[in-house]
Amino acid sequence: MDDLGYGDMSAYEAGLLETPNMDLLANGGVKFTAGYASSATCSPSRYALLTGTYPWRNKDAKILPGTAPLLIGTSEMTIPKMLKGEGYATAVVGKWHLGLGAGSVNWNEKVSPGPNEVGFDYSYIMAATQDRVPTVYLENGLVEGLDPNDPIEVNYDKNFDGEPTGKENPEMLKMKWHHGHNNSIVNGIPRIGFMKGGEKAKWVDEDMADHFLEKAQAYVKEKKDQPFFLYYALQQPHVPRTPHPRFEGKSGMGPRGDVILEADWCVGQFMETLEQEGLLENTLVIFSSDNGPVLNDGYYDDAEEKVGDHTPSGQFRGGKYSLFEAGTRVPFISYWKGKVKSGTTDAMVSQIDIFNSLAAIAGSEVRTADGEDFSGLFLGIADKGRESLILEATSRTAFRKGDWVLIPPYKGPAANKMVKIELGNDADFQLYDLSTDIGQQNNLAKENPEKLKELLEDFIAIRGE
Ligand code: NG6
Ligand code: CA
Repeated sequence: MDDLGYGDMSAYEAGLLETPNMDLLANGGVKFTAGYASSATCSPSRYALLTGTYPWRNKDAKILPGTAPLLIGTSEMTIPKMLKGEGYATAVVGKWHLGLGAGSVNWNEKVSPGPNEVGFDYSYIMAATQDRVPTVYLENGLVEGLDPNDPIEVNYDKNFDGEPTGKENPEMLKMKWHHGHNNSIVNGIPRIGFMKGGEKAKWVDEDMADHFLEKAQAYVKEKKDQPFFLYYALQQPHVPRTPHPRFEGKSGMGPRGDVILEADWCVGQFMETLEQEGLLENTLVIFSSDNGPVLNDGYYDDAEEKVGDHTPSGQFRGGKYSLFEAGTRVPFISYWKGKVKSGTTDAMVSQIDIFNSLAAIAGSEVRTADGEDFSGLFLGIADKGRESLILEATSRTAFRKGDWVLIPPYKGPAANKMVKIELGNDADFQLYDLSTDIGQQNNLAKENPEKLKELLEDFIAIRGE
């Protein structure tokens, strides 16, 4: 999932949305209460997920524009490459946001390198995010439905002559921008970046969830007789939130709530396909989110106005972009019908551990240096998690060890006023004891200099400098 918060799933008993299909996974599998995304934003988080490598080791692992080159080196080891080595067919369906091409991209030719060059046999993706151009789907590097007489041009610096923009043509908008998001207009929604041409290839936002679901289901049906790895990257509830009319108004919380219900339905449909194809008891499903939640991420879509008593961040401080817990502590579930011993665990795991854990389960000897093998935990037969973990948010890092969290001093504003999220920046060291202070309200750095020193030493030993 994209931007789903810890409190957005009813199984996590924090918020007010009902997500029965996601809950089936949580309640029938291992529900991690201390499962972390590797970063509080998407591109670094997904880079780390697929490579099993901390995002801060790659200086380019930042939120990428739609024209960014491929972030994963084609010689880097990835989960799909490792699994291919064990005979798995591999695919990605959904949000990519890991860059494409080696420099400037010509969207009218085969776009490469991309997912197919880093281990995926099959890819059906949106290039970046739903709010960034180009607003088209790519299948194995080719823009789907492209009319060669209407070529696509993309530019992130400058508009194309005569093309309308969100800034200059508010009368054309069905969704208003709040901050950023005022460049090219596609389907009445202003986007980040400028795009020209490709009219017939443009996606229909409201159909995107159904579309990706169909592709994911088709892949399962096609590959059911062989081992496969599918990275099904749902785009909800990232902005712009465009529920299919079937889900409009269903949550009472506006489009953000509605698209979470839509995603929940997708998860249910996808699981039903596994069941119908006789694969449910032969498939490990890992469910998680790329970073924490945000309400207003740049459009007026009632997310703030209609959230009511719902708490997307659960009991945690911060949200997307934040070094505080809610930036990276997300729903995290492993499910395997008839195989995983169900239960809830507070063992600490990170998405960078998925690589080594899957390797162990699939019988591969390949391991990454930053990840750990928690295959036993994922199967519900072990209970020990990480001793420590480096947290990351917009190129800043913090450190969790045991129940303690250390956030070093950072310049910059305490909060992002646009999205109304506390970022974790402070002129002083911050030290929190999560065992007594889950909401990170009491900074113990001054009171407990020994603990501060201990964490700082361990942090520097891993992080360097
Ligand atoms: C930010 C966008 C935000 C979102 C984010 C990426 C603005 C003002 N904000 O730059 O809307 O797209 O990038 O989100 O443009 S992520 O989940 O893919 O990391
Ligand atoms: Ca995200």
